[in-house]
Amino acid sequence: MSKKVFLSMSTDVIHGGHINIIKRASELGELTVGVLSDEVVASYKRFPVLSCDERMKIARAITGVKNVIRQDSLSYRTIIDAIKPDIVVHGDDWKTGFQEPIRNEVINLLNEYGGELVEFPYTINEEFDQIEASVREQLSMPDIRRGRLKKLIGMKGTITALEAHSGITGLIAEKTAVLQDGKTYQFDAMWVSSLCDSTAKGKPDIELVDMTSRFKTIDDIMEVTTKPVIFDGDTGGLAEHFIYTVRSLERMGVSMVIIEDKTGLKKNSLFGTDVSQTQDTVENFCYKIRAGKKAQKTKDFMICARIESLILERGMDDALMRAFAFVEAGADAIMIHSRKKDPSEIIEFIKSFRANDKITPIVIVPTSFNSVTEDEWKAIGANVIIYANQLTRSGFPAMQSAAKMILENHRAKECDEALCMPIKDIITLIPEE
Ligand code: SPV
Ligand code: MG
Repeated sequence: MSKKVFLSMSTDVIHGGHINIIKRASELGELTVGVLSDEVVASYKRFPVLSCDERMKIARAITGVKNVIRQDSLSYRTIIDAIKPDIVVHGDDWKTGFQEPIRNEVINLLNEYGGELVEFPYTINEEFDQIEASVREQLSMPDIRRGRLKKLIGMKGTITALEAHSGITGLIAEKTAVLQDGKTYQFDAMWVSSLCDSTAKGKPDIELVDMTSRFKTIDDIMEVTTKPVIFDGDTGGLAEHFIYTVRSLERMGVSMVIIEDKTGLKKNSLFGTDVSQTQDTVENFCYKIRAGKKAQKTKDFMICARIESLILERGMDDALMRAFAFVEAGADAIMIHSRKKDPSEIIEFIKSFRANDKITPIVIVPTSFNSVTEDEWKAIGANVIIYANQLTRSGFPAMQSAAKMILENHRAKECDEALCMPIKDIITLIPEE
């Protein structure tokens, strides 16, 4: 009886090297190919250019492939348990790096029943590397980047965004990845926060940093990243001005603008009722949303309406009434905000909203109510979780400490040793293209 062979395929750009490995794997027995789901590819590598269904069709058409199955996790555990392959095949490039624990798990699982891991030498293919680089370049282009937020929400149900206020913080949001329990975790998108953009410029968060400057921040971030961008549009200004903001953001490739239902001199929401802030009327804000939706040129750009009723202590009924009115006016998503540590008012809002509206994405910014996990938010019904200011709040205190340490020691030695990244690391942090 021929042996059962299993090979996992994550790529959507197939080259001769892949065909070679498939051919050699098929010579070992009856070959089953696992095709990684879109969600897994997006979280460990990059957004897949071809969908899982397309990639499965391609795999089926390759000579030597007998069966094709969907693989829903980077870990092979479920598949190995289900099909008990005699042989698992992989390139030998996963012995070190982030795939090492996955390889170890495969070896342990195979050892349990006498299965075997066969590793073929990984062939470096310059042409493939160039294609891969050009795919990444394409992903950063406005028309391709813009629609990806909507697709990711559809694909994953709940996504995360990390604050970015410069090229380097954008790169941190783009590249930071963690491998945990056979899964890779990355942020899905970036949040260009008004608070952090203003703070980076040493200014208060009161719509003082003008749009030209805010757009420059977006441009700095977009120049070096590929992930979708959510822009904090503050109040959106006058409807007559907001329509131009919408068009500019769309042109740049931003995926979503969030505007809050406040008017006049806007202050940061986390001040709550400690400062005087005015909520806009439902009528005015709906007019602004309608104007924005009418102005946009593409179908994938999203306008999210942010409700400040809980921040301003106007009550749950007011928040819900506004949410339904804003969706009726055309908002593609709603954001509900709170500055309470206890998440219960946000949870109550989401549950009540979801009782009447199952589809409109709900955005949350759990800065104060930070104890709930992403999986719990997903179960409650939230779709976009924004970590709105953590890079700013962690980065600037570190700089202050460094400045103080130099002053205290009248030289940099202590600060260098205690706090600083080696010079070699900082100059290689950003690779030259
Ligand atoms: C921001 O990050 O600028 C926000 C979120 O608007 S919050 O600071 O919580 O109001
Ligand atoms: Mg803001």
